[in-house]
Amino acid sequence: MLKYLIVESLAALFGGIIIVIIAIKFVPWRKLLKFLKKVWFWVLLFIVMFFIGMFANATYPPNFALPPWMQTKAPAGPAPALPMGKIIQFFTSLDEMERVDDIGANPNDVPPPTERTEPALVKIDITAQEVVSEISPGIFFNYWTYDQQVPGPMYRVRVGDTVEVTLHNHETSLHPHNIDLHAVTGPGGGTTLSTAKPGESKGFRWKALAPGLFVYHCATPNIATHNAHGQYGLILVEPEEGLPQVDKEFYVMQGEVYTEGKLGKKGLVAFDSQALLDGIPNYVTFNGKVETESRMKVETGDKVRIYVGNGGTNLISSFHVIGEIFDTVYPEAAIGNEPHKNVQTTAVLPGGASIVEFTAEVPGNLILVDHALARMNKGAWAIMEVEGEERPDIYAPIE
Ligand SMILES: [Cu+2]
Repeated sequence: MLKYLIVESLAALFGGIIIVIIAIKFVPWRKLLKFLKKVWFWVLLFIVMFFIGMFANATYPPNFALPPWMQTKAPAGPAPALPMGKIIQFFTSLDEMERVDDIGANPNDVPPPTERTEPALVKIDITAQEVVSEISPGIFFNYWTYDQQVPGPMYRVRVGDTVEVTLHNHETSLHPHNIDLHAVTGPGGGTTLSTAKPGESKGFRWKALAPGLFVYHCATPNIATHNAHGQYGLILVEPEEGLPQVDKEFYVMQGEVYTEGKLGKKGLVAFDSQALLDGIPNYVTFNGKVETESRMKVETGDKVRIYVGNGGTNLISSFHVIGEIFDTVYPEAAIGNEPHKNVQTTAVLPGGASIVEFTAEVPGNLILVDHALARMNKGAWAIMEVEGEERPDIYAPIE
């Protein structure tokens, strides 16, 4: 961060010196001075500057793109670009903003099965907080999070449960935040009922009517901007009988990070709203950042289930595990239908999910990817280590 500021300051200093040199050498100062004595010149300059100031750097809500009935709800509002005032506020409050060592949600943090036979009242407390963390070593980004991680925590309830969600917006946040859970039946999915300014808490109650694996995300305008800063996660609504038992469960969510400059630019990288509109992220991540060490470990013979989500904002994930075939896929994470068998790649839509299962037969490293493979270069991969006895009957070199 310090290096970044020094380099930026030096660039500004030398740029300034060059402008002064050009001004001294080429500007006809005598003529200009005569001009500056005229009152009308200053009046005209003031008027011109006033109007430039009014219109320059303004952002316009894309209301024209939305049907009129949506104007009163969350989608209307500010454009994707962050207003200059917020950017200044970010730099002046950077010291108070929490630094998070590891932004990536732990894929092992899957809540255990509810194992209930009766509906219950479940309480969820979640905190929206804007923090600074690394996309990849040395590349810092202002993430907007749930509970200081991307994706936010995974939740698990049972169909028929009543769920009370309280969203706390951390006092150091610079923006309002809320939560929209796709598992909710009700306009906005909780959006308007949970919108909280920095330092506020807001809550709502909802009944889980249908089973499935659902995305939740912030739906504060501009919604895409909030999602692209990292505000998304998954909630599993178990069917009454629960899901079949497996040996290991993992939580993996794909997301996109839109940053100024080229891929790999070090330092504190700014959010790029034009790249968001174009749908060209610099980074595509599994669990918020480019993986630095594998965190998924299984034994041969383990039956593995991965809860896969896509926080978006723009890309459809072609989720695939290199070296495995999914024995079972719940397409689009729909529970209640007959699952698919023997699938190579499954589509995970933005704002959607999938549940995949396989048995890890052969030891070694399995690579989770989005099979739009150029995205591997942008970070869309994760390693699952399989330990155990070799299985030459299944996979072996030819002697
Ligand atoms: Cu938000």
